[in-house]
Amino acid sequence: MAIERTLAIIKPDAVADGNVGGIVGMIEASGLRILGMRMVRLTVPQAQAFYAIHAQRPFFEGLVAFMTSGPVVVLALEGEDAVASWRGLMGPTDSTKAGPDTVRGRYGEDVSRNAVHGSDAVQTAAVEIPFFFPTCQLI
Ligand code: IDP
Ligand code: MG
Repeated sequence: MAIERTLAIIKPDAVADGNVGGIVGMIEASGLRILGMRMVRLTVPQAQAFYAIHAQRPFFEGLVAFMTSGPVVVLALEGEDAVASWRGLMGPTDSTKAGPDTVRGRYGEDVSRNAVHGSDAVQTAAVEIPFFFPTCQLI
């Protein structure tokens, strides 16, 4: 077990549906500490850059359109095994397969409109957190 940091994004579907408070509440109840949090509207180039690893996937264009369709809330989180802990709380990518105690099970719709993002590894988080939070802004 180690103290890690991870990036969470509350996606446009969840923001539009008024689920920011519910999701932030689940994060806090889980024991993860919020280091930084703000609302942003991604541009198309920013969303393409953030999801560059998926550039060749058939869903890439739809993913970029979705992620730029409205404001998102970005959070830098810290805690014991924060990467796996947040991924566990999120639930699987496909919301229809996510359990009722997960964020995606509670607030997601399907495999694309799935309410939240989470870094998939410590090394990924180390790139994704500075994408939104300059290190000097974090507590
Ligand atoms: P993750 O968000 O659980 O890490 P990834 O495979 O990294 O899942 O995919 C990134 C995002 O791309 C997903 O959260 C979802 O919004 C979208 N996505 C992934 N797979 C599909 C798909 O098969 N169809 C449509 N959208 C998808
Ligand atoms: Mg991913």
